[in-house]
Amino acid sequence: MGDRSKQWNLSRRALLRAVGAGTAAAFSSESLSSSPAPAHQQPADDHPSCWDEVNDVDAARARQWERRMAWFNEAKFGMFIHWGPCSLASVEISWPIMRPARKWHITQEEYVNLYKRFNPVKYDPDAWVELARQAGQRYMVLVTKHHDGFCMFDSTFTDYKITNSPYKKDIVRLLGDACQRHGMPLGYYYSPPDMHHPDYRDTTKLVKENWEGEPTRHQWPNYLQYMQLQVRELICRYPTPFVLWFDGLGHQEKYDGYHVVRMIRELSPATLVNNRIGVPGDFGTPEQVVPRSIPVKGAAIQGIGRSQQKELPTGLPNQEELLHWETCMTINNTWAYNKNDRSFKSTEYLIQTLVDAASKGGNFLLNVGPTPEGTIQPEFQERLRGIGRWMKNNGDSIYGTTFGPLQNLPYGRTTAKGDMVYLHVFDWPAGQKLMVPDLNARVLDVQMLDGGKRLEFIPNASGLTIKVPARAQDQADTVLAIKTG
Ligand code: H79
Repeated sequence: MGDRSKQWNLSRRALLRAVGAGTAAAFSSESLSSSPAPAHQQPADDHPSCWDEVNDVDAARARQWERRMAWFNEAKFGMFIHWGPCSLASVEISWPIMRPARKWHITQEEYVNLYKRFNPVKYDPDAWVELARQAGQRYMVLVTKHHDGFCMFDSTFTDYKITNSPYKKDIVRLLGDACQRHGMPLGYYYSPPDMHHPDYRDTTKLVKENWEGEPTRHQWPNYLQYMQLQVRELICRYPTPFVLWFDGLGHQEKYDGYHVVRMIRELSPATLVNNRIGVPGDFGTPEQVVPRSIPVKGAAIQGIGRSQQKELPTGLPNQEELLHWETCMTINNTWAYNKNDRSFKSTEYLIQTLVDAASKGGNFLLNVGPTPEGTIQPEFQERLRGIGRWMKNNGDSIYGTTFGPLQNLPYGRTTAKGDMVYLHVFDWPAGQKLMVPDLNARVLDVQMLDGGKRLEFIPNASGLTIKVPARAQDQADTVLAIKTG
């Protein structure tokens, strides 16, 4: 994210003038969808600050959105999937053509033609869903189109797509159907930046010359139309996504996110939208990091790096002030499959990161990059199943919780649910004594969450001393359930 180059910031009004009339017809709900047109009233005339008014004016739609948002916050843990023809070359997705680097050993010409060999015959979407379930993940988010522009679904509006690969089958539909069979909510990642589309950038140039897009060319509105039509396809022709996960590259106002989100709200009031298309959206998206303090509304949280977190207040917000958010993270250091990237995070680290996110009120979206055959590599599976074993015994301290009363303890974290405070102990104390700072609440009972063993506790001037077993029950995180009242 951030300012990588000077770009024109098109005003939204200018974009609407450009896109307006022509698209109104193209986006009429009958034009693409086989599902019935929404029965509610047509949205009022466009208003610059009211991309949410479609839901706001209709209580039934607003309730659907609220229920989905509440479910998302409680679900806490999801699987992100970055996949595409790039997996054949063991290179990062899209970046080798945007920012060529010697380490990728691939030219743009080679990269963009990989799809002609992509044939993941071992793709078994039911196995992926089952793996996510075993990991304790409660939702999945699939890349349907990354910055490289290759579509993993059978879009009407391009030939650069999975059904023109030797595999021929529609990967998004296959996972969508499997998720429906298993009752697993599925979201779609969709990149507004698109290196392949000639209306996004002058494609006679190399991608590295103009990968940020060229919104001042007269073709730009045609690109916006393409993008909106594809979003409409994903919502109307595929199993309805619980989230549309956009991924910009800075200067995201050029995508006319107001218009896009408004369209999403019209078509599917309960579909959530992240904050990477130039409007605040429904949740923040730190990338590869968990914020050090609790994100609050109004903070612009997205992308890599911690500089954006400087403005965050320390201390506890109230529930209404909490910004919904989700950290996405890789297991190694590549989003797509890369057989040469062996820097795997440990299962213990990943469990602690999930807990860290939950302790600050957030979700954790952990990425896998499937192989070119369509399987998930054993190193990822082992970690996911390890997290799942922990979640099976300790899930009560994650699902349905919110940020905890004690932040960033030196030895662990806290999460909270109703009267319960869950004390997550990463570093087990010596001497069978655990010191807990003041919880500002009367402590009624302390138990090991896994197994329910009661523990003695002694209140003191600075908080609480809990008498604990000599050894940690779990190497990553032993959870104590503290009942307050
Ligand atoms: O889809 C994944 C990334 O491709 C995308 N977002 C996630 C979910 C992403 N967009 N921007 N960024 C990530 C941040 C950019 C990081 C960069 Fe780099 C640092 C670009 C160039 C240097 C990472 C490292 C990519 C190439 C080298």
